[in-house]
Amino acid sequence: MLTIYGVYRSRASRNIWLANELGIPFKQVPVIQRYRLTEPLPAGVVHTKSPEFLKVNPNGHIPTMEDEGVVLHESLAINLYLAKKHGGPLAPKNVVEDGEMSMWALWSVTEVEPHALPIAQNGPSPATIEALRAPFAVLDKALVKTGFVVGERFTSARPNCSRQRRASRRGSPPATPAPPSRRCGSSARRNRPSQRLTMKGLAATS
Ligand SMILES: N[C@@H](CCC(=O)N[C@@H](CS)C(=O)NCC(=O)O)C(=O)O
Repeated sequence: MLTIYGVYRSRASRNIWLANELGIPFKQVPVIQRYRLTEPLPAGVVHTKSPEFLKVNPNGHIPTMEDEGVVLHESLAINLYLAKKHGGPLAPKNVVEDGEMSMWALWSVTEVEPHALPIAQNGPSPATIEALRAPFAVLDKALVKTGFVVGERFTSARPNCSRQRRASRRGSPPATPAPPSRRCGSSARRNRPSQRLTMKGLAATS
């Protein structure tokens, strides 16, 4: 069975969301970020720098997944792998969509994350909010065409873009650029049963 290492309040939520979308059974091992714990560490809690977890992911980060002997790190790569392995509408249907899904995953990491992360960690600043306007304008332009990131349907590209916007909007909704298309915005996300499941887990464990 698929095992996802990581707590909901982390990039593991992307993978939990996708696994729920795919309808595949999985086990979640709630490895927590070391920096969220204070001394003395609670007994029995496995964190990102615990020796037993470092054996699974020597980078000391969540998420990681284990699937029939395959071990992968990096939340976006995990989602691309799971979508392709299980197929169906979430997966790329051809090499063009495959390229587009890879593009949006890398876009998340290179164009958005460097600005979204400081906002998630320290709150918004005028400079970081300003820096996000350009990449979000690119995403919004893509969404306006069909309402979807790739293809004319919900795909694995959606969870791979999602956390970025959520992190960057935290604490500063009025100042953060809003998407012109509500269809792929937070309301569409909340309306997906699998995402509601993920959010329920998040609320229960945060
Ligand atoms: N690029 C990686 C980033 C992994 C990462 O930084 N994860 C954070 C949680 S969202 C973490 O494990 N932090 C704990 C630590 O640094 O000890 C991914 O997308 O999976």
